[in-house]
Amino acid sequence: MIPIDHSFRKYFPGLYQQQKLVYLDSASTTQKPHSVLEGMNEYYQQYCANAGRGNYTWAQRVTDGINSVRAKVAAFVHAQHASEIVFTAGTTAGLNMIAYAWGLHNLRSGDEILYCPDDHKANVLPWLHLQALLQRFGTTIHLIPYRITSSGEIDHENIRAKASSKTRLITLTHIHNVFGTLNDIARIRTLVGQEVLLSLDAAQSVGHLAVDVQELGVDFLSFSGHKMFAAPGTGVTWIHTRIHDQLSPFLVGGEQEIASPSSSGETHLHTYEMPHLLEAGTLNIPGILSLGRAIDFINDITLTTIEQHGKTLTYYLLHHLQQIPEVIFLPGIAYSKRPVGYGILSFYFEGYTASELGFILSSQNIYVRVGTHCTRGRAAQQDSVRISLHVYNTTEEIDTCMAILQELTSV
Ligand code: ALA
Repeated sequence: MIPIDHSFRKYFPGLYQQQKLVYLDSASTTQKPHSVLEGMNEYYQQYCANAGRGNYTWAQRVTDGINSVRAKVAAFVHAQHASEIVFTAGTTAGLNMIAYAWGLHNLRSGDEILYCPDDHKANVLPWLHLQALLQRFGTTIHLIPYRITSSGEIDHENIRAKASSKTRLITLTHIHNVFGTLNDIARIRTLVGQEVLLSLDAAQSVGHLAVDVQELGVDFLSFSGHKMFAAPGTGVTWIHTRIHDQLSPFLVGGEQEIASPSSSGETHLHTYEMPHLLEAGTLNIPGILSLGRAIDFINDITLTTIEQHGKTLTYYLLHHLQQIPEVIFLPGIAYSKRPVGYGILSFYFEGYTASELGFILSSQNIYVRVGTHCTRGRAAQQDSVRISLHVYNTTEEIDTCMAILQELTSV
């Protein structure tokens, strides 16, 4: 068991070497603990071989390592089968994969996809792109926008109103990357029939709180390794077994093979079954191994402790920001009566642009994200400042940041 105490920083070499640095950008990427870095180094230095392609000792060790991380990820998100875990390059890659491995082969003219224009672009653009692609071949699908409320939560009534007999999939966000609110996905599942597929962007929730794919009732759940202490270029998309027969490869190669067209003119793809169906090419082996180490690290702290720490810090931060009249909050927990905050708060600061504030804070060793945060909706109308927290952050760090903001108000 790893306690979150005053020496917790020692697990993160970057933070340990820069004791004064206040890292408040974990929604962008997290710091990496020693155990994760060691896991990657061991692979490079002790058994660097490919996975699933050899029977010599190193190759077998890599293959076993990947299989074991797949089983670990399955347990971590409470999947029923390890075959539901597809390794990807990250959330964006996973969300694009869904559009091409499922959407391209299953959508017909007239079908509708519900999406939120305020979401992270990776949850929006793959569907717009697929729509344009299908249109070139004479298939017209419709993208129907749904709203989120001033507290940054998905408007359930709006989803209910927009869903129709033509709705094939709804793309959702678990914790919004700018607004920071946790959505009640299990409730949304009850609003639409089982024939409507749900794709969930869980990039900002996995690693922050217990995520149970069965309880959520979704069909796809995508997340990134690098936002949960593992290496960049690594992610997972969980896909419910019930729709595995609707999937086609979107990348082909490796052991997959396309047979020549039959007399009927159709080509048939002979492939492995899930999850290898969607994993053509050499996997990001060190990244996947790092994900296994990251899950061990999280389990050693426990998700319950991480969640509690995250909530406490989030509301501590909110309380202090609310004391500064210059702070104008974007939609999010500042406007919610319910405790739905998980580590992300975004705001404008009167008298300074977001980028000016970013520079000022950076000059004092405080790292926050500024800009439009990979969105194109409401949060993209004006650059904002985003503070995002994780397990290594402390109330003292928030105090340091608040003191600088307070000083700016008296200039
Ligand atoms: N999606 C990441 C963020 O919100 C990069 O910062």
